[in-house]
Amino acid sequence: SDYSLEPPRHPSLKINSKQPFNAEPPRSALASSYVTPVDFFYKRNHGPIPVVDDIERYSVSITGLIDNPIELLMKDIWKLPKYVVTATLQCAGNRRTAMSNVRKVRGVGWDVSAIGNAVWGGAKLADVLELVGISKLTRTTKSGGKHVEFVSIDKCKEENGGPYKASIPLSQSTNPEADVLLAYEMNGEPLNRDHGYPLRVVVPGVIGARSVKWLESINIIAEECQGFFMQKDYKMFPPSVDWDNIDWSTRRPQMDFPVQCAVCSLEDVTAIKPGKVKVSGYAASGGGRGIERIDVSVDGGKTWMEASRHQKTGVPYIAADDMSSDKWAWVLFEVTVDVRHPTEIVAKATKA
Ligand code: MTE
Ligand code: MO
Repeated sequence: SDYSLEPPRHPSLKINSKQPFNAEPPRSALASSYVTPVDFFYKRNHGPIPVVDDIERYSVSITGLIDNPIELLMKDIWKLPKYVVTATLQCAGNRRTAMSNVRKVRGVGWDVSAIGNAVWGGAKLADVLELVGISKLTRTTKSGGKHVEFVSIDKCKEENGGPYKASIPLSQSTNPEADVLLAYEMNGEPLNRDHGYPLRVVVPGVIGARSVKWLESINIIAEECQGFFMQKDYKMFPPSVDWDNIDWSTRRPQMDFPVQCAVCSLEDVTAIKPGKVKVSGYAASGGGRGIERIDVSVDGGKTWMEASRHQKTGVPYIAADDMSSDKWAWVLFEVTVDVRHPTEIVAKATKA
């Protein structure tokens, strides 16, 4: 594989793996802005970054269990109504390094920053599927299609040199309210190469692994995608299961991510002087459920203080209220605490 054409990256990113390139921003930078700047957005790859230089000829095919397969050029996708959705993308491996402190886990290590919040611009997948005769809110096509598979142009070793791929249910894909996008913009700019130029899927509220970058084809299929990242990775098992007795078929692929909460204003190892300390960070819940409450403890979890929550500055956050909150986006929190003795500071979020 060829890593000689990788794009430039911001020097402050913490590199967890060079080839493929996997990197995250320092946690203090992460929670300082509601919308994560593209440079500081975590980068999660499984192979070299593809080079797409002929945008006029780049196309996405839609095939599988449909009557009339088609090829869409970028200009066809640009013509569809454009939606702008603020959504948090989180890798299922976020905080894996801390998990390994309890028991060693496999995979690239991540601190708390394999997550970011961006403003994605693009066409709705539900509108794109209408172009092949699949109407809104369809759950099964006439020919038995129940899942929508996204296949990339990149190549990764987990797929034996084949492309990265994943699928989501057809019911989610045809539901305009699920806001699944074929995105060509991130934070108001064309996607950059690291994040999927020229076109990627964004599945709000779902682990990042399903938001396939460098999209090449969309296949309507009967069973969920059988690719590595759906069947042999990103599943959750109890502690009794180990690498020598794992039976992957006993669990469903992870989709909506669970509620998450992390302190970003203090590193794990930071020693602080006694007195008033500002504690801030992020919380996120999958499936668009929102965050009902965030509590911070300065006595290792014995007593708790509620933190204030916000998304956009100056707008009070109310969970699951489409008028005042971005349902697919993280919630930032802040509270000032009084620290007297050596202690452990903990934050927890409750999903709505
Ligand atoms: N899409 C392709 N084609 N190749 C990949 O390696 N990684 C996935 C997903 N889409 C990946 C992909 C994973 S595991 C995550 S968490 C997100 O992309 C990361 O997106 P980002 O790099 O834009 O942050
Ligand atoms: Mo991921």
